[in-house]
Amino acid sequence: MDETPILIEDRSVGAQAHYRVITLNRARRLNAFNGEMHEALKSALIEAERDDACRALLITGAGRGFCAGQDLSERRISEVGGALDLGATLDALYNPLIRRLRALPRPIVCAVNGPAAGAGVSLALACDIVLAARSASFTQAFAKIGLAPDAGGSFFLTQLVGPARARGLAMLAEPLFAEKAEAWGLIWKAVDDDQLLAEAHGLCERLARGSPAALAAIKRSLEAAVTNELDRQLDLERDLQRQLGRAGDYREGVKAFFEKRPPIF
Ligand code: T3D
Repeated sequence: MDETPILIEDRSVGAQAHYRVITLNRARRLNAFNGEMHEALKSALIEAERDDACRALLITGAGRGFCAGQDLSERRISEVGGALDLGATLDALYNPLIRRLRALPRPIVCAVNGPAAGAGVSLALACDIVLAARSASFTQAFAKIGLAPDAGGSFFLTQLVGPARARGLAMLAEPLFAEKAEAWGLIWKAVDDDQLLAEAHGLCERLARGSPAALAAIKRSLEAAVTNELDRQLDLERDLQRQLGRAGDYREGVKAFFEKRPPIF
Protein backbone atom coordinates (compact mmCIF):
# COMPACT_ATOMS: atom_id res chain seq x y z
CA MET A 1 0.00 0.00 0.00
CA ASP A 2 2.13 2.85 -1.23
CA GLU A 3 -0.43 5.34 -2.46
CA THR A 4 0.41 9.03 -2.51
CA PRO A 5 -0.46 9.81 1.13
CA ILE A 6 -2.42 12.94 0.27
CA LEU A 7 -3.99 14.25 -2.93
CA ILE A 8 -3.95 17.97 -3.66
CA GLU A 9 -6.21 19.79 -6.07
CA ASP A 10 -6.82 23.50 -6.65
CA ARG A 11 -10.28 24.76 -7.55
CA SER A 12 -10.37 28.18 -9.19
CA VAL A 13 -12.66 30.89 -7.91
CA GLY A 14 -12.46 33.71 -10.43
CA ALA A 15 -9.27 34.59 -12.25
CA GLN A 16 -7.01 35.32 -9.29
CA ALA A 17 -8.08 33.02 -6.50
CA HIS A 18 -8.51 29.38 -5.68
CA TYR A 19 -9.10 27.07 -2.77
CA ARG A 20 -7.11 23.91 -2.22
CA VAL A 21 -8.54 20.48 -1.56
CA ILE A 22 -6.37 18.11 0.47
CA THR A 23 -7.60 14.52 0.48
CA LEU A 24 -6.05 12.09 2.95
CA ASN A 25 -5.31 9.10 0.79
CA ARG A 26 -4.55 5.96 2.78
CA ALA A 27 -8.01 4.53 2.33
CA ARG A 28 -7.16 0.93 3.20
CA ARG A 29 -6.19 2.05 6.69
CA LEU A 30 -9.02 4.58 6.94
CA ASN A 31 -6.44 7.30 6.21
CA ALA A 32 -4.52 6.65 9.44
CA PHE A 33 -1.43 8.80 9.91
CA ASN A 34 1.98 7.43 9.05
CA GLY A 35 5.25 9.33 8.72
CA GLU A 36 4.77 9.97 4.99
CA MET A 37 1.29 11.38 5.49
CA HIS A 38 2.55 13.70 8.22
CA GLU A 39 5.36 14.90 5.96
CA ALA A 40 3.06 15.44 2.97
CA LEU A 41 0.49 17.30 5.03
CA LYS A 42 3.14 19.53 6.54
CA SER A 43 4.49 20.47 3.08
CA ALA A 44 0.97 21.10 1.78
CA LEU A 45 0.17 23.47 4.65
CA ILE A 46 3.46 25.35 4.29
CA GLU A 47 2.80 25.71 0.56
CA ALA A 48 -0.79 26.87 1.14
CA GLU A 49 0.44 29.57 3.50
CA ARG A 50 3.00 30.79 0.94
CA ASP A 51 0.43 30.93 -1.86
CA ASP A 52 -1.49 34.21 -1.53
CA ALA A 53 -3.96 33.14 -4.21
CA CYS A 54 -4.98 30.16 -2.07
CA ARG A 55 -7.93 31.58 -0.12
CA ALA A 56 -9.24 28.51 1.73
CA LEU A 57 -8.53 24.83 2.33
CA LEU A 58 -10.75 21.80 2.30
CA ILE A 59 -9.58 18.67 4.10
CA THR A 60 -11.36 15.36 3.57
CA GLY A 61 -10.61 11.65 3.36
CA ALA A 62 -10.52 9.17 0.49
CA GLY A 63 -12.67 6.05 0.65
CA ARG A 64 -15.09 5.25 3.46
CA GLY A 65 -13.15 6.81 6.34
CA PHE A 66 -11.94 10.27 7.30
CA CYS A 67 -8.91 9.48 9.47
CA ALA A 68 -8.38 6.72 12.04
CA GLY A 69 -5.62 8.57 13.90
CA GLN A 70 -2.16 7.09 14.24
CA ASP A 71 -1.48 4.08 12.02
CA LEU A 72 -1.16 1.44 14.70
CA SER A 73 0.79 -0.86 12.42
CA GLU A 74 3.71 1.54 13.08
CA ARG A 75 3.22 1.07 16.79
CA ARG A 76 3.41 -2.68 17.39
CA ILE A 77 5.43 -2.80 20.60
CA SER A 78 6.77 -6.28 19.76
CA GLU A 79 8.31 -4.80 16.61
CA VAL A 80 9.77 -1.63 18.08
CA GLY A 81 11.12 -3.29 21.23
CA GLY A 82 9.08 -1.23 23.69
CA ALA A 83 11.34 1.76 22.97
CA LEU A 84 8.53 4.05 21.81
CA ASP A 85 8.44 7.61 23.08
CA LEU A 86 4.98 8.83 22.14
CA GLY A 87 5.80 12.22 23.68
CA ALA A 88 8.50 12.56 21.05
CA THR A 89 6.17 11.71 18.16
CA LEU A 90 3.64 14.23 19.47
CA ASP A 91 6.38 16.86 19.69
CA ALA A 92 7.76 16.06 16.26
CA LEU A 93 4.61 15.40 14.26
CA TYR A 94 1.15 15.88 15.75
CA ASN A 95 1.62 19.02 17.81
CA PRO A 96 3.29 21.01 15.00
CA LEU A 97 0.47 19.89 12.68
CA ILE A 98 -2.23 21.15 15.04
CA ARG A 99 -0.36 24.40 15.68
CA ARG A 100 0.11 24.91 11.94
CA LEU A 101 -3.59 24.41 11.23
CA ARG A 102 -4.64 26.80 13.96
CA ALA A 103 -2.10 29.45 12.92
CA LEU A 104 -2.73 29.22 9.16
CA PRO A 105 -4.24 32.57 8.15
CA ARG A 106 -6.79 30.89 5.85
CA PRO A 107 -10.16 29.33 6.69
CA ILE A 108 -10.03 25.54 6.73
CA VAL A 109 -13.16 23.51 6.06
CA CYS A 110 -13.14 19.87 7.07
CA ALA A 111 -15.49 17.38 5.41
CA VAL A 112 -15.62 14.33 7.65
CA ASN A 113 -16.76 11.65 5.24
CA GLY A 114 -16.69 8.62 7.54
CA PRO A 115 -15.18 7.39 10.82
CA ALA A 116 -12.76 9.75 12.53
CA ALA A 117 -10.86 8.30 15.48
CA GLY A 118 -8.05 9.29 17.82
CA ALA A 119 -5.90 12.02 16.33
CA GLY A 120 -8.19 11.91 13.29
CA VAL A 121 -10.83 13.60 15.46
CA SER A 122 -8.25 16.12 16.65
CA LEU A 123 -7.33 16.87 13.04
CA ALA A 124 -10.98 17.58 12.19
CA LEU A 125 -11.53 19.73 15.28
CA ALA A 126 -8.42 21.80 14.52
CA CYS A 127 -10.11 22.96 11.32
CA ASP A 128 -12.33 26.04 11.30
CA ILE A 129 -15.63 24.74 9.98
CA VAL A 130 -16.40 21.04 10.30
CA LEU A 131 -19.08 19.38 8.20
CA ALA A 132 -19.77 15.69 8.63
CA ALA A 133 -21.73 13.12 6.67
CA ARG A 134 -24.65 11.82 8.75
CA SER A 135 -23.06 8.36 8.78
CA ALA A 136 -19.71 9.73 9.99
CA SER A 137 -18.60 9.23 13.58
CA PHE A 138 -16.10 10.75 15.98
CA THR A 139 -14.44 8.29 18.36
CA GLN A 140 -12.02 9.20 21.12
CA ALA A 141 -10.47 5.77 20.62
CA PHE A 142 -7.46 6.43 22.83
CA ALA A 143 -8.68 4.79 26.05
CA LYS A 144 -9.26 1.52 24.20
CA ILE A 145 -5.54 1.23 23.48
CA GLY A 146 -4.37 2.54 26.84
CA LEU A 147 -3.85 6.17 25.82
CA ALA A 148 -5.43 9.55 26.56
CA PRO A 149 -6.68 12.11 23.99
CA ASP A 150 -3.83 13.93 22.26
CA ALA A 151 -3.07 16.25 19.34
CA GLY A 152 -5.30 18.83 21.06
CA GLY A 153 -8.13 16.33 21.55
CA SER A 154 -8.56 17.02 25.27
CA PHE A 155 -8.55 20.77 24.62
CA PHE A 156 -10.93 20.88 21.66
CA LEU A 157 -13.32 18.41 23.23
CA THR A 158 -13.59 20.27 26.52
CA GLN A 159 -13.92 23.65 24.79
CA LEU A 160 -16.55 22.49 22.35
CA VAL A 161 -18.82 20.13 24.29
CA GLY A 162 -17.94 20.98 27.90
CA PRO A 163 -16.27 18.86 30.57
CA ALA A 164 -19.15 16.45 31.32
CA ARG A 165 -19.54 15.29 27.72
CA ALA A 166 -15.78 15.40 27.13
CA ARG A 167 -15.24 12.99 30.03
CA GLY A 168 -17.90 10.60 28.78
CA LEU A 169 -16.56 10.64 25.23
CA ALA A 170 -12.92 10.21 26.27
CA MET A 171 -13.47 7.58 28.96
CA LEU A 172 -16.06 5.45 27.17
CA ALA A 173 -14.47 5.79 23.70
CA GLU A 174 -17.85 5.33 22.05
CA PRO A 175 -18.55 6.73 18.57
CA LEU A 176 -20.43 10.03 18.47
CA PHE A 177 -22.41 10.23 15.24
CA ALA A 178 -22.62 13.39 13.18
CA GLU A 179 -26.12 14.57 14.12
CA LYS A 180 -25.40 14.35 17.83
CA ALA A 181 -21.98 15.93 17.24
CA GLU A 182 -23.81 18.87 15.67
CA ALA A 183 -26.38 19.01 18.46
CA TRP A 184 -23.59 18.99 21.05
CA GLY A 185 -21.69 21.79 19.30
CA LEU A 186 -18.70 19.64 18.34
CA ILE A 187 -19.13 20.45 14.65
CA TRP A 188 -20.82 23.04 12.45
CA LYS A 189 -23.23 20.79 10.59
CA ALA A 190 -24.24 17.21 9.78
CA VAL A 191 -25.29 16.78 6.15
CA ASP A 192 -26.66 13.96 4.03
CA ASP A 193 -23.83 11.68 2.93
CA ASP A 194 -24.36 12.34 -0.75
CA GLN A 195 -24.39 16.11 -0.15
CA LEU A 196 -21.22 16.33 1.94
CA LEU A 197 -18.72 17.25 -0.75
CA ALA A 198 -21.07 19.57 -2.59
CA GLU A 199 -21.74 21.47 0.65
CA ALA A 200 -18.05 21.56 1.56
CA HIS A 201 -17.07 22.87 -1.88
CA GLY A 202 -19.87 25.44 -1.70
CA LEU A 203 -18.55 26.70 1.65
CA CYS A 204 -14.97 26.85 0.37
CA GLU A 205 -16.05 28.77 -2.67
CA ARG A 206 -17.89 31.29 -0.49
CA LEU A 207 -14.92 31.63 1.82
CA ALA A 208 -12.51 31.96 -1.12
CA ARG A 209 -14.58 34.88 -2.40
CA GLY A 210 -14.54 36.50 1.04
CA SER A 211 -12.09 39.06 2.36
CA PRO A 212 -8.83 37.21 3.10
CA ALA A 213 -7.82 39.89 5.61
CA ALA A 214 -11.12 39.68 7.49
CA LEU A 215 -11.12 35.89 7.55
CA ALA A 216 -7.54 35.76 8.83
CA ALA A 217 -8.40 38.31 11.53
CA ILE A 218 -11.55 36.42 12.53
CA LYS A 219 -9.54 33.23 12.86
CA ARG A 220 -6.92 34.95 14.98
CA SER A 221 -9.43 36.75 17.15
CA LEU A 222 -11.59 33.70 17.88
CA GLU A 223 -8.50 31.63 18.58
CA ALA A 224 -7.31 34.17 21.13
CA ALA A 225 -10.79 34.48 22.67
CA VAL A 226 -10.55 30.90 23.93
CA THR A 227 -7.93 31.86 26.48
CA ASN A 228 -7.99 35.68 26.70
CA GLU A 229 -9.65 37.68 29.42
CA LEU A 230 -12.13 40.30 28.20
CA ASP A 231 -9.69 43.21 28.59
CA ARG A 232 -7.03 41.56 26.44
CA GLN A 233 -9.60 40.51 23.89
CA LEU A 234 -11.00 44.03 23.62
CA ASP A 235 -7.48 45.27 22.92
CA LEU A 236 -6.92 42.60 20.30
CA GLU A 237 -10.24 43.40 18.60
CA ARG A 238 -9.25 47.07 18.51
CA ASP A 239 -5.84 46.30 17.00
CA LEU A 240 -7.23 43.97 14.36
CA GLN A 241 -10.04 46.35 13.46
CA ARG A 242 -7.58 49.22 13.16
CA GLN A 243 -5.56 47.17 10.67
CA LEU A 244 -8.64 46.04 8.75
CA GLY A 245 -10.09 49.55 8.67
CA ARG A 246 -6.98 50.80 6.86
CA ALA A 247 -7.04 48.02 4.27
CA GLY A 248 -8.57 47.84 0.82
CA ASP A 249 -11.09 45.11 1.62
CA TYR A 250 -12.93 47.39 4.02
CA ARG A 251 -13.06 50.20 1.45
CA GLU A 252 -14.38 47.78 -1.16
CA GLY A 253 -16.90 46.27 1.30
CA VAL A 254 -18.41 49.63 2.18
CA LYS A 255 -18.38 50.82 -1.44
CA ALA A 256 -20.11 47.63 -2.57
CA PHE A 257 -22.72 48.05 0.18
CA PHE A 258 -23.74 51.46 -1.13
CA GLU A 259 -23.58 50.34 -4.73
CA LYS A 260 -25.88 47.43 -3.79
CA ARG A 261 -23.60 44.78 -5.30
CA PRO A 262 -21.50 41.92 -3.89
CA PRO A 263 -18.01 43.04 -2.87
CA ILE A 264 -15.05 41.83 -4.91
CA PHE A 265 -12.15 40.95 -2.63
O1 T3D B 1 2.59 8.81 17.85
C1 T3D B 1 1.70 8.24 18.53
O2 T3D B 1 1.44 7.06 18.38
C2 T3D B 1 0.92 9.04 19.50
C3 T3D B 1 -0.27 9.62 18.82
C4 T3D B 1 -1.43 8.92 18.83
C5 T3D B 1 -2.61 9.45 18.12
C6 T3D B 1 -3.70 8.45 17.92
O3 T3D B 1 -4.46 8.66 17.04
S1 T3D B 1 -3.81 7.08 18.95
C7 T3D B 1 -5.34 6.34 18.38
C8 T3D B 1 -5.12 5.46 17.18
N1 T3D B 1 -6.36 5.12 16.53
C9 T3D B 1 -7.20 4.18 16.98
O4 T3D B 1 -7.02 3.59 18.02
C10 T3D B 1 -8.40 3.88 16.11
C11 T3D B 1 -8.36 2.45 15.63
N2 T3D B 1 -9.45 2.20 14.72
C12 T3D B 1 -10.73 2.03 15.12
O5 T3D B 1 -11.06 2.14 16.28
C13 T3D B 1 -11.71 1.68 14.06
O6 T3D B 1 -11.00 1.18 12.95
C14 T3D B 1 -12.60 2.88 13.61
C15 T3D B 1 -13.53 3.30 14.74
C16 T3D B 1 -11.76 4.06 13.16
C17 T3D B 1 -13.45 2.43 12.39
O7 T3D B 1 -14.06 1.18 12.67
P1 T3D B 1 -14.66 0.34 11.47
O8 T3D B 1 -15.35 -0.84 12.09
O9 T3D B 1 -15.46 1.23 10.59
O10 T3D B 1 -13.41 -0.15 10.59
P2 T3D B 1 -12.35 -1.30 10.92
O11 T3D B 1 -12.82 -2.58 10.34
O12 T3D B 1 -11.98 -1.29 12.36
O13 T3D B 1 -11.08 -0.78 10.10
C18 T3D B 1 -10.97 -0.94 8.68
C19 T3D B 1 -9.53 -1.26 8.36
O14 T3D B 1 -8.71 -0.15 8.74
C20 T3D B 1 -9.02 -2.46 9.14
O15 T3D B 1 -8.07 -3.13 8.35
P3 T3D B 1 -8.39 -4.58 7.74
O16 T3D B 1 -8.75 -5.47 8.89
O17 T3D B 1 -9.56 -4.36 6.82
O18 T3D B 1 -7.14 -4.95 7.02
C21 T3D B 1 -8.32 -1.80 10.31
O19 T3D B 1 -7.31 -2.60 10.88
C22 T3D B 1 -7.71 -0.58 9.64
N3 T3D B 1 -7.47 0.48 10.62
C23 T3D B 1 -8.40 1.22 11.25
N4 T3D B 1 -7.81 2.07 12.07
C24 T3D B 1 -6.48 1.86 11.96
C25 T3D B 1 -6.26 0.85 11.04
N5 T3D B 1 -5.06 0.38 10.74
C26 T3D B 1 -4.02 0.98 11.36
N6 T3D B 1 -4.15 1.97 12.25
C27 T3D B 1 -5.36 2.44 12.58
N7 T3D B 1 -5.47 3.46 13.44
